[in-house]
Amino acid sequence: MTTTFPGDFLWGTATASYQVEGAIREDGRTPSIWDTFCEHPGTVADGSSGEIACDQYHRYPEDIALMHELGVKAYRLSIAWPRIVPNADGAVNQLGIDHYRRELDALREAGIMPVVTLYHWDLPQYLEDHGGWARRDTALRFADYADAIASGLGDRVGIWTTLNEPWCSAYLGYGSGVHAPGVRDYGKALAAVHHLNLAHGLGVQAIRAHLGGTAKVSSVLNLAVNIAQTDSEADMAAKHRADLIANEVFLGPMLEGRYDPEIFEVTKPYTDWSFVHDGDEELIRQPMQSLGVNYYSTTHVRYRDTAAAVSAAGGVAASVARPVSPAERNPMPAQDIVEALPPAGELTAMGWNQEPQGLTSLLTELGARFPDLDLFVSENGSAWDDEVTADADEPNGMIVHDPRRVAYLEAHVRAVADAIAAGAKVKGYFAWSLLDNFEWALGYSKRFGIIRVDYDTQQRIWKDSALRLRAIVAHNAI
Ligand code: IFM
Repeated sequence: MTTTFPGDFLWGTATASYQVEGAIREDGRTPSIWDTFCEHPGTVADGSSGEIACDQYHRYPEDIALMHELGVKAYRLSIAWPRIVPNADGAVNQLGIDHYRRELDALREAGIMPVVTLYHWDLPQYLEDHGGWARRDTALRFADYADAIASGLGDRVGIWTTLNEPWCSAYLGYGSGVHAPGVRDYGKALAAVHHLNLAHGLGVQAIRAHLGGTAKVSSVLNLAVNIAQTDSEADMAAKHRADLIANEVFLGPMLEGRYDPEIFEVTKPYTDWSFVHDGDEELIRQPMQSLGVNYYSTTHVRYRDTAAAVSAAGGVAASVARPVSPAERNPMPAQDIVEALPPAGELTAMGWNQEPQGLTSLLTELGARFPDLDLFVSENGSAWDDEVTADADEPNGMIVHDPRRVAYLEAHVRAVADAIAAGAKVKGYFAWSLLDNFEWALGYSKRFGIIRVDYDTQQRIWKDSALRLRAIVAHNAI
């Protein structure tokens, strides 16, 4: 059966600065927390870093040409904060602004709308040296940075997103420590949650101060789809707890202007939340037209008797440099009543399950709860151990046949269509990722690209999944 998408549906691909750019010392850029983290032995599986990555800093014209060939209408990219405000004195680096001006102009000339994320995890190291996201001042510095971007690049951006997956920045960065800056302190992780929320609110204000109320502003959340094993009261309580810590800590303040008081209650052993100042919750809730949702898989949960529970924190803290399985995606001891079940079915190379129906439910539930909000799938994709096949008819004489990524793509695009049919206002879909890239603590060992990168030569090699996406976009249908 063919399903056609709405005429204005935004098909795109996504990447992030540290994962693709390289050029970490060029044009005045200073180190981010990821540069520092990668230098520590054992933090990244293959000992690599984003030093060169896909060299997109220099090769963006080639990558834009690829996107043009793909036919996508939008590119979701992020700006590297340490390129724009490289030092603690707060001075704006014009070379950084100029670089992104050129890239955004090239995108627009190719008919591709830039969807710009301000923060996709590359915090300037000088801010981490003063406490990073665990400190309120970082949110204020984010507002200055957003101000610099809005004034320097404002007229070139189609949609703004403030943060990418603050869940990862807070809980993986400051709780389990498997991401930069590698801190293991749950009180700090919760402080980071709040300061990221605050940064979002201040960032939206800064963008609107320059561009007015019509600027399209959003944020990107990786909302967990927690599925209770049974509908027993205990299992439902476990699901509720997991939702609270993973999702409600962001949805509540950003979209409803308040933290659910139960969050304060269940996290009492780790913090008293005194970092939430009067007026913060209202400030965090700024008008947004849309919300970006990153979706990969689900987590099935059941109630765990806390008396017998092993702290989830210990398990995660020991799990540096390997795939974070769904069972470990709840790295808060406050979730000790939650037992995540082992993922079932054919797992991707990340060890994640495949459950496209979870995307449909997530989008329809969000649509029902926030009916005024446009939704877009800001990331979706899968990693597989690809192989290259020689093929004289293909560009570069090579192609990757990746049937499992094609099947994943098709199933999830259908899941989006199902959500739209059920009434959700889903306005776009961004494939993660345009290119294979630096997959954080897993380095280059996991390939999410619909286009392969040969890291020795920087050649881009088409995969069948890119061809499939091209056909879907061309027909605006699956
Ligand atoms: O590569 C990441 C991306 O940076 C954020 N979302 C999940 C992707 C796959 O792990």
